[in-house]
Amino acid sequence: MKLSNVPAALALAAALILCAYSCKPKNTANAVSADAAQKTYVPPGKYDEFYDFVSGGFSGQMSVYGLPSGRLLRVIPVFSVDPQAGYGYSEETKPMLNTSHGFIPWDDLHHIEASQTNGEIDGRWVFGNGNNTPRIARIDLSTYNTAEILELPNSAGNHSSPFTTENTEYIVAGTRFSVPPDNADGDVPIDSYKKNFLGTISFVSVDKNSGNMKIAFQLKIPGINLDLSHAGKGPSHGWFFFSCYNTEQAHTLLEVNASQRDKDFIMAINWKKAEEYLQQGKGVKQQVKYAHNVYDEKTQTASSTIETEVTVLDVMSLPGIAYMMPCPKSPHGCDVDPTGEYIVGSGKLAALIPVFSFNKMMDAINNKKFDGTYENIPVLKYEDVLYGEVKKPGLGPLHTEFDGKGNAYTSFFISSEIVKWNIKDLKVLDRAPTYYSIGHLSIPGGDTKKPNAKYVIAYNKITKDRYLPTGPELAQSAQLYDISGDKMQLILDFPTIGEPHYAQAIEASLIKDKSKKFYDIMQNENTYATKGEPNAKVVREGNKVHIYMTAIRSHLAPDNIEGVQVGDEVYFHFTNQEQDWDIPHGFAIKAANTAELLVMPGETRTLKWIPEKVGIYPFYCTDFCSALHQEMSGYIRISPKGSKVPLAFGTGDKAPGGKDTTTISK
Ligand code: RUQ
Ligand code: CUA
Repeated sequence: MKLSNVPAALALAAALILCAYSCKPKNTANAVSADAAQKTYVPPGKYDEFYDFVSGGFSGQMSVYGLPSGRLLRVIPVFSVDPQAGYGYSEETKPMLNTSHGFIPWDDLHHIEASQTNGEIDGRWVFGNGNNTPRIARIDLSTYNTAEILELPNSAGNHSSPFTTENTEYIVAGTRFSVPPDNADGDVPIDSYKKNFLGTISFVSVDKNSGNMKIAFQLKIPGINLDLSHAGKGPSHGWFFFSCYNTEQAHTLLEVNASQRDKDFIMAINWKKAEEYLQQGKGVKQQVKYAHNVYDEKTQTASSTIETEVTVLDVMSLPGIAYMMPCPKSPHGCDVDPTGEYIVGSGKLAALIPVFSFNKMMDAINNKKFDGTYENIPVLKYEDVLYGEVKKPGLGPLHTEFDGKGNAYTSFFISSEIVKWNIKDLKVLDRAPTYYSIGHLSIPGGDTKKPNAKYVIAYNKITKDRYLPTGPELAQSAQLYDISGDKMQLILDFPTIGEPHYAQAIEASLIKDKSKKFYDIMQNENTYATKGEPNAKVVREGNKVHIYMTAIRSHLAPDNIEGVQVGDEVYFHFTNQEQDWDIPHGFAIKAANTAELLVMPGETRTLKWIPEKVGIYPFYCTDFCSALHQEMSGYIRISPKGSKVPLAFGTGDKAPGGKDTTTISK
């Protein structure tokens, strides 16, 4: 490390931080246009025009808002346990959070990508990345359930993920942290980084019909940090672009040591070429361990399988897969315009935006015009691949989305603004302040071939004074801008859950009608489902007690249970008998330390409980489902271990000891 650079770089960083606050626009309130209320008002009983699927960042979840109202419609549990529905707590859903490191009940979800057909959002699934313990999740847009989670071996910090190709052939996942491969001895000195650390890009294939994910192959790349990515489209279909930083391969004080070079790279990956090598058997099978978790809609039960092999292609020894395009100042966002010709890089410390040309890149590659190699990967010349630079757009560009009318919208973290510019002549057309320090931004379909240029939404990193103060912790903030005219118009602020990174707004008409209303109980194949109250029962198998419980407005069956003992493993298999939209029932029992359940109509969920003390334990429905919801309850009697109290259960007349006699007195 060149020590002389440290003070200078730290001073720069400090100046940038200062600027993040001092450059914040004054007079925050008057930036709103007069007709904002009209534009965002969705009258009671009316629907929003878009669903906005927003990542929760460190909450590990995904939240769904209506646009333009900004109303929170739902939080979808993905990588973190969820107390509301018992996701990750119920026996049926625990396997979703299994990994090769065991049960991991939280993660950090950064990016959301919608499935595409012909480069357009098709409304089938959205994908999310687990950034910390590398995973990709697929969410089903008819049930809003996490349908699948796939762990990624040879990876750490799954940040440039889960971006898709134009027909969802692949979802990619690139490592933010390079590490020694999983099959190597990882017990190495950290300062042997350059020798032992490697990066990986996973290409995860998605089955056209079922959506099932599979690691098709992994690319072994040099030990650098990948940040973001987007697929080529149209003419550039078959390519993927990844922004890289830390090409210095530093392992400490990255703030300084990974900002040494004036330019890092955008790595262009020819995945069709990788497919050819794969077919020629050039892939190397590697023994690894990773979890593949699938939620089965029929049995309503998740299973987790540990997979043991991946096929790896080494881009440093297989020519033609990877090329490096120099990109200034620690590139972050990497976005491809709707035509597929322009690739926009965004240097976190840059004061310009480089726009690369796919055509020029192909010319340079075909003419073998290289400027040496980086770790055996051909490096292209900046001038040869550059279409042009947007000059003086702002400070600290991060991400770019497109409106499909030839314009691009770039977020600027340091100068806290969105800047609209024209792709053809690279001229800045408009700028709008954000409150404050915007990260990602999104336009419905803004990273596809067919954007819907009605709104741009800013996802801000800092909230400060935008809402009533709530102590040191403030909700993060999104902002909605009308972009239907020439100028951006701020029309709404709305708070978000966790830290919003990327998002995908989808036209409501594309998905709302296939939203499931309830599960057909006759098709419920859960092993422990109870169909019809007469089938409710309690079965003892050794020290395991299975309670097959039904719920229908407004009672539980059985609601009196006796003959269960301290130390028994008690399973409440709770089946909601309703066949009507929006009638969940809940289940909670005193002293259970595993879960509470919220069970949808026609669905079965299981709560496990090991009673530790003798006594009477009430249980009840937790969802106010009917006028007599408070009556929807029952008791279980827990006797000492080895007790002679016989197993007995029932409701009403069938309750142990018979019907209530105290209620009818003459
Ligand atoms: S990031 S603020 Cu994790 Cu997508 Cu750019
Ligand atoms: Cu069922 Cu309350």
